[in-house]
Amino acid sequence: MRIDVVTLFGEYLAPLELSLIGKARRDGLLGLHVHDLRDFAHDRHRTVDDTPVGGGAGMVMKPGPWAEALDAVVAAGRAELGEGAEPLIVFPNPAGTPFAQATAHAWSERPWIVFACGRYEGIDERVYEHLADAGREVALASLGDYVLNGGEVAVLAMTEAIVRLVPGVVGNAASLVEESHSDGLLEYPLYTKPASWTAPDGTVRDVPEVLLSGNHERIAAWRAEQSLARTRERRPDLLA
Ligand code: JEK
Repeated sequence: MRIDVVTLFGEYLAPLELSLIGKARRDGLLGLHVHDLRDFAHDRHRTVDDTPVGGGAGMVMKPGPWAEALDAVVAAGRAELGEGAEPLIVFPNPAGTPFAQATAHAWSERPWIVFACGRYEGIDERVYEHLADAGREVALASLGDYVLNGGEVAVLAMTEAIVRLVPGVVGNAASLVEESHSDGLLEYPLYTKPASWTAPDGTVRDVPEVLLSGNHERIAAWRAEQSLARTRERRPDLLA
């Protein structure tokens, strides 16, 4: 899988070099390419933003650098993947479709994703129109209902969610199988050894007896009950 990211703040993407994603890159499962939007601004000050037409607070990203950057990124990707290759171009956007686990699954089957990270108040609307008219596949996706300063943190989260689903990336394939069988409820409580633990304040805290019983049916029933109770308490929306 190839992932391109266009951003003004490439340093934000440094965590993608680490851990799981870094390993996927070193193993050749992931090609990650970060591009500086500023390279596609050609005036003396390399300007990428301007005041909003119609008035309003803050600044808006100019369409020119974005159109040029995305054209260049698509051309470079095609030179490597083949001239027929077509990326999904994703704009993280607080007004986008919610990014969910189902999105991560669908996108993990894509050979090529280009992420376009906006900043300021967002990007001139004509960029999306231009791309759609050029026949490009475009998605606006939101990480969640809160306001970030730009798309970079959303790209980190989305990339991690997507790439860990690519076959060969997550070390423990059994974890992914268990995940795919999870019934849309929250996870049950987890414990490890010791079965009886003395907390720093002297309190003795035991693992629930049922988990030590060796009775796999009772354990499964207890976990299912815990999952349901937690979901009712913390995420009633998942039960509706
Ligand atoms: C991309 C620029 C910053 C900040 C104004 C007024 C109510 C805010 C854009 N889940 C997510 N949250 N935020 C983003 C995200 C934020 C971005 C950009 C993604 C590009 N910004 C910004 C304020 C405003 N709005 C009305 C909401 C807009 C995101 C994702 N994905």
